[in-house]
Amino acid sequence: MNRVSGLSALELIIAMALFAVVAVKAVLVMNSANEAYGNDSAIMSLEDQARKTLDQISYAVLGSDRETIFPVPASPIYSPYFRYSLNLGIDADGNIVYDDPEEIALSEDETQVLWKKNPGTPEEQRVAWSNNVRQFLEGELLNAIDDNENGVIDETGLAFTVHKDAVTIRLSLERTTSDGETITHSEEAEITIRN
Ligand SMILES: [Ca+2]
Ligand SMILES: [Ca+2]
Repeated sequence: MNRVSGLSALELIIAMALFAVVAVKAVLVMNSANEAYGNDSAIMSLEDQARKTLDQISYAVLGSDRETIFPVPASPIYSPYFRYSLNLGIDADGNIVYDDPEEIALSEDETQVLWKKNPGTPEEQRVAWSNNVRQFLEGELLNAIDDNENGVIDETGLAFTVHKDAVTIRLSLERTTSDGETITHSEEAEITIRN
């Protein structure tokens, strides 16, 4: 009787131990699934943010007047900002009417894309279009070499180049996820100015 109950107790302990192992495994599987989901959603949201920001910049560049854009850097030189005015049409005397100057630039700490109206004046308005801007474009290092082989040297996470009537916009976003992984996403567009 004692032997039987002793065995039963042992069986119970083994059963509990097995259950504990299975339960721990189940928790581990759930945790890694959550982490994978967390990383996937962080990557998707960064991609989404990069695309939306590139679209906003592209529309602004598309509407800009060729005569007003500044600066006009050609590869391998780039600009981290783009200043322009929208062409509103022609007045009664036949002169082109421009809207107030606008600028797309990095914030002072170089982590945000800012849109500004009347930049550098007391009337300046600014809107942040994106956070998480990478210090340099993906694959680029500060070393006077074109590391990522895109024809531009040491370009920042937001970089503009101009060739004739085409403006190339490059953007890299980067952030660290909750589990410490660094994720990066880059977008590029070439916009031909119509004016
Ligand atoms: Ca480069
Ligand atoms: Ca470099």
